[in-house]
Amino acid sequence: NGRVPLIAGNWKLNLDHLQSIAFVQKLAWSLKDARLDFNDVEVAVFPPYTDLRSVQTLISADKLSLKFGAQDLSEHDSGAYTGEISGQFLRALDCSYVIIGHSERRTLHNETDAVVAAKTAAALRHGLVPVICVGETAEDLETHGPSAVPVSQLKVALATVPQGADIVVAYEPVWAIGSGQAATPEQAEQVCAALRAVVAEKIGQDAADKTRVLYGGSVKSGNIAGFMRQPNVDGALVGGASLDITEFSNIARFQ
Ligand code: G2H
Repeated sequence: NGRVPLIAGNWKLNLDHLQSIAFVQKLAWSLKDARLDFNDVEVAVFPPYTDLRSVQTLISADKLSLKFGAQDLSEHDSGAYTGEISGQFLRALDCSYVIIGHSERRTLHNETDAVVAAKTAAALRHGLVPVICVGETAEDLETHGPSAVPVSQLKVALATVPQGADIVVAYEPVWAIGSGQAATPEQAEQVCAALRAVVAEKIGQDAADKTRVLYGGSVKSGNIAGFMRQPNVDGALVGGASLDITEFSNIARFQ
């Protein structure tokens, strides 16, 4: 299908500052040892904001093929928004990506679909590729079935996105996040296919053909291969297992 898979490591608030810099270096060595071909897979890390500068410095000094991004951004570009970080700051640090609407932001920081839409627009204004996260709770799944909630979340997020925009979508069922209980590859495929159809409807078939739709939620080396065999799953957003170099580099090799 021509889409280069993306394996994204969402560190959340886990590694401490010193660990995170050493981690990127060791990860690069490990991927090199494993002879990972970056034409076949893109690998990105998402450290906390304050480590983005160090990660950028390391990656550019050593000419590493790793990509990186932030875990969130402000919907605003500038102004009286104490504590916020806008897209222009992330772009200035060479971030390629920014995660938007992770379920932890939605539940712990009350991010609504409208906020996710505003943040998606903000990312695109600044040349960042938004990794738009959607997913249903166990209760949603029971009440509405597998695709309804993620589909409606994505429709709102893409409402004002221009045709053909460069985006990534991540399907992260809330019941699978950090729970050790991942979706089955078939479940992931069903929802990822429905999400790709939303991308086609909202921003065009060309965009849908090139958009990477990721699965996230308790991904590890033991289950990545099953997800990667699905035609509509183009990679993974990995939390817990992205904190272990061997594990994450195995995931990047789909094994
Ligand atoms: C889902 C995922 C990463 P984990 O949040 O975004 O985390 O792999 O720990 O379930």
